[in-house]
Amino acid sequence: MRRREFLETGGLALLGGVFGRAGLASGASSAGPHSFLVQSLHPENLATPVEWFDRLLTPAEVFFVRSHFGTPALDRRRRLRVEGSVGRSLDLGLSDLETLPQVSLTAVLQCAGNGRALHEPRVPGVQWVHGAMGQATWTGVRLRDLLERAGPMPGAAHVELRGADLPAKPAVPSFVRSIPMARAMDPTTLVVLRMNGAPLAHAHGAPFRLSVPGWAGNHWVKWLTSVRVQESESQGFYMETAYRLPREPVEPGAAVPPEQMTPLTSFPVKSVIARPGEGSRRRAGTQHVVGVAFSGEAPIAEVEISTDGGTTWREAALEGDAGAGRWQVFRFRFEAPRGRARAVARATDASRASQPSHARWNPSGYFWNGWHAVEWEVV
Ligand SMILES: Nc1nc2c(c(=O)[nH]1)N[C@H]1C(S)=C(S)[C@@H](COP(=O)(O)O)O[C@H]1N2
Ligand SMILES: [Mo]
Repeated sequence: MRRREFLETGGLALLGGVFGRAGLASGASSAGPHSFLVQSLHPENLATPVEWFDRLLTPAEVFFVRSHFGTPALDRRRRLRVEGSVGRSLDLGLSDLETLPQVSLTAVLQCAGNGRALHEPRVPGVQWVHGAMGQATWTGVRLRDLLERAGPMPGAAHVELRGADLPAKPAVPSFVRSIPMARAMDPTTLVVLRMNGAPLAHAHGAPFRLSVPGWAGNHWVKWLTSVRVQESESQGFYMETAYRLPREPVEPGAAVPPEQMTPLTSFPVKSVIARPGEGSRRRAGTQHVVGVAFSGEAPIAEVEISTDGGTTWREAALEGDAGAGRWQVFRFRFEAPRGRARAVARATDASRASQPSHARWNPSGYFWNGWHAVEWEVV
């Protein structure tokens, strides 16, 4: 299919393109509002429509995709090496990983650039609005179990992660990330084999990828091939230039040299309204506001809704288990007469961090967590 046809045929062809190669059923189990919003096709950057953020688990079929380069060939026989500063290197295939103890946990995967389009002034990069996030149940092997088998040497302090995808030109830096040893040993850091109970889809890193609950998506390396134990943080573009935040607040629009920035890790408290949709029409009477709230740093303590532009706030009901790095669904009802209705959501986490009305600007537009407001018509 040529690129133009591909764009014109829209969602269904796209689902086939992303998931067909992975051999997943194309008959998506849960019918929904619509499928992906295409940010770009080469590489695949696909956003989840906001209406899907009304439930605890995001179906894999509409779970956002963010890839820096082309998706590598699907290789179910890919090997994972645990190497570097270890007593004994490991070389594992999918069947080896499947025989080790499996752990399941539910966590948000959110791109650091989610909400970039909302920063003022605008910053370059994929213009995500709300759709570069999702929640799934991730199942796999604790990275800690693998590292303990390999036996890190004294002085080992970081773990470098590499995937099978490579840039088209050798001059373009490849996607290399490292995480501190303490985070690698955290019991929630998994080599993931399954997502929402099914084998990991190709677009999401099959046959295995990392999960780092609470931390931004860039740490969740897909198509994982190498875990290298080392003494220092990795170098290169994706550590020294990208994924850094200013240490101190900066003037919006300011140029900030990388050395005045520090690698970003956990995402701040945030909430997003799924329904009513912006510009939609609802019948007069009880209005239902639903969405999700989460923080990478602490469990959600409360979600408040304002229907008068932020003057007064009332608490929404929460559903689902509370925990750092995992989202809960919030629901709120109020009576509205005919005319314009507006709701604003604001979440607070257990560390008492609360969403600001506007997120703090930074040069790459990371971690937008300003209040989400929607306006609709009551008829
Ligand atoms: N190998 C590899 N891993 C990767 C990436 C990538 O381009 N290559 N993108 C990262 C980024 S920036 C994000 S936000 C998440 C997105 O995961 P998803 O596509 O499964 O939603 O994968 C991360 N892991
Ligand atoms: Mo990302």
